[in-house]
Amino acid sequence: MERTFVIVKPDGVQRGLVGEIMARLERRGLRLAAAKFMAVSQEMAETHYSIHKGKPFYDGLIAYITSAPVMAMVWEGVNAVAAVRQTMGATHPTEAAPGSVRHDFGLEVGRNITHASDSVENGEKETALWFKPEELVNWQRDLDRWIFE
Ligand code: IDP
Ligand code: MG
Repeated sequence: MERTFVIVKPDGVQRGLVGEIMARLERRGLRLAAAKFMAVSQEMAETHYSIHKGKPFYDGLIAYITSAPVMAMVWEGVNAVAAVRQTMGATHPTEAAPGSVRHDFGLEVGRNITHASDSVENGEKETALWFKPEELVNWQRDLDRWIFE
């Protein structure tokens, strides 16, 4: 089953949106595989966002993601990567589709509430960075046959 890595970023946690965001993913039919409420170390932040190193917003991004705890999660399902990116919406909240998390709760790209992996390969890489293998739960949900064809 395809897996994707998701973060409710510090602004989402501070604003009390963890439950709302998890509820949207559950309701969509995605299945939770791992979750961890945690502080983000400087080292973790720099590894996770290494592709953005050197960009003008990089220092602000590292400060943002380490500024308060986050909820780190792995969600799985058919087309999980694309489905979660769609539920979160475009990077810039003012370009995010109505009904998406970033549209419904955000105004600025530097406070856009969530992270979600942008490819299956990055989903696997990011899951391995943030979670130990034994933290991933393999389980069957009784509803699965009504959601996955
Ligand atoms: P994504 O989170 O939608 O995948 P990326 O382009 O990978 O977007 O950028 C990572 C994160 O960096 C964004 O979610 C956002 O928090 C931040 N970011 C991206 N572009 C800007 C910018 O122009 N100004 C400030 N922050 C930005
Ligand atoms: Mg990205």
